[in-house]
Amino acid sequence: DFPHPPGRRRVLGDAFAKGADPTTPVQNMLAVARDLGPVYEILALGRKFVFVAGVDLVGELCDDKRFVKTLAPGVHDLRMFVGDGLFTAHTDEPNWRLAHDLLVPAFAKPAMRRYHDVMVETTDELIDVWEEAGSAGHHVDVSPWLTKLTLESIARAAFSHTFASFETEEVDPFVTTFVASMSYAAGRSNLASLPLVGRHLVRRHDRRALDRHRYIDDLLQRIVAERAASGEQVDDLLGRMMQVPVDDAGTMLEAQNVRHQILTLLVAGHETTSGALSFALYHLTREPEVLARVRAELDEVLGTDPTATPTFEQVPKLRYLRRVVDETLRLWPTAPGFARSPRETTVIGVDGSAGVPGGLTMTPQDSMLVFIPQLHRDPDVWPDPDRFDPDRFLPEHNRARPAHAYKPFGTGERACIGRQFALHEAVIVLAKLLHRFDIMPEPDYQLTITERLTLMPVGFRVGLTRR
Ligand code: MNH
Repeated sequence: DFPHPPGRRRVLGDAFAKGADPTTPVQNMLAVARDLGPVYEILALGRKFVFVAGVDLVGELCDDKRFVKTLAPGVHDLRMFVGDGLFTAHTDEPNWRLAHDLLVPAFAKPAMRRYHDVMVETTDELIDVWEEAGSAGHHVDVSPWLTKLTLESIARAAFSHTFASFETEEVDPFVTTFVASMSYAAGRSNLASLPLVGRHLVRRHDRRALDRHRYIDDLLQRIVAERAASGEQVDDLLGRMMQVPVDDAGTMLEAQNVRHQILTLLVAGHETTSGALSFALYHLTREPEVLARVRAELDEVLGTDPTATPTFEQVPKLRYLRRVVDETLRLWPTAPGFARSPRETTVIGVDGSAGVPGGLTMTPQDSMLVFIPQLHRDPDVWPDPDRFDPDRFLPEHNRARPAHAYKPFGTGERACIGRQFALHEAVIVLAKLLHRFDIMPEPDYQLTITERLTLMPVGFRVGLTRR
């Protein structure tokens, strides 16, 4: 038994505590967790989740020799849609290792050179739309547009596929369908644990969800079929998965697994990045001094022409802008948690860091959830944690920080494969938008965040004028 938040209800537990909005668990937890210590528990409909945010304990959980990624219920329930794709695979499933080893080289830093032009091109298309809206005096809703942008760039870069996202204002049915699937997966285990009716409801809703999901299955089949029919050797991720053997015997990734990877990369590759970009713009509109430094750097590195585009070599030179991205992901790690289980029975927090003398025994059946937004606000590591301050990520501070105090991309061999892709894209997009536009939020906007496995600002609307 661990500490738990106040207001626990007898059947519903903590997730549905009095006054708490059950659709925003991350924000609820952030509000109450500070007083609960390094380990605490959340009871949701009879199931217990152990949360960890203390730097020392997180450090132990991140040791791949002792611990391994486990699938939290909301992630596990995605498997009905994305099966053994990279994100939802168990580490000991053979397909995880095969796909991981096949795709890692295509996501390494030098490989970003291949995606650079696509990222620039899609950003230019967004700029055209925003420029027209801005000159007509219209406000634009930031997150949905940035979501179009990031979906488009991963689709083009990885699969040479376009959703023609900028041709209409509507959200693509791919996105609405998958968001519905994600929301269903996020709530499915709650549904399943309802007394008496749970099993029945889950069976019925699974059927509906899979029916709806057929739209996406068809799209994935089409992407693969079109490539196969074209007979072309394309040097993108799809080409790699369809043409490069995964072992010396010439074995290829299974066709079903290729579709799981396409969907995994499309989804994992866009929501989290567009959320991060939206939060970054939000903070930049609130912090004129930070914005001024970003612009000074842009003038210095790219020149003062507001239509300038960073070259591949200039991206890493935008160091301050990169710190803005790092700081944004500190406050709003858009994938806010990951779960770990021990490989064998072990004791954690022997040194007292769990707040329990002698530590805590964990068996392979136990798991703990690393709650990243709270880890990133530990006042011992991050002074005045709620303040937005990119200079926390100056190299000398980075070196001085405990190794596992900053985990926006998860950890170890199951860490985010798309990290370089996301960071390269984020710097390009922010550089171009901030160089081109003055961005004015509605004066009374209060940051509002939706949660559906990822965090995303909503209702953040801005006016735009050309600089
Ligand atoms: Mn990404 C895993 C965060 C961008 C593809 N990603 C993870 C994990 C985190 C994460 C955290 C680890 C989850 C876990 O341990 O359960 N990812 C992010 C963030 C951004 C992001 C905050 C943007 C900002 N991710 C991207 C992009 C892609 C991508 C872009 C693809 C182009 N991520 C993945 C994949 C995995 C993953 C694939 C699973 C990797 C694995 O387990 O092998």
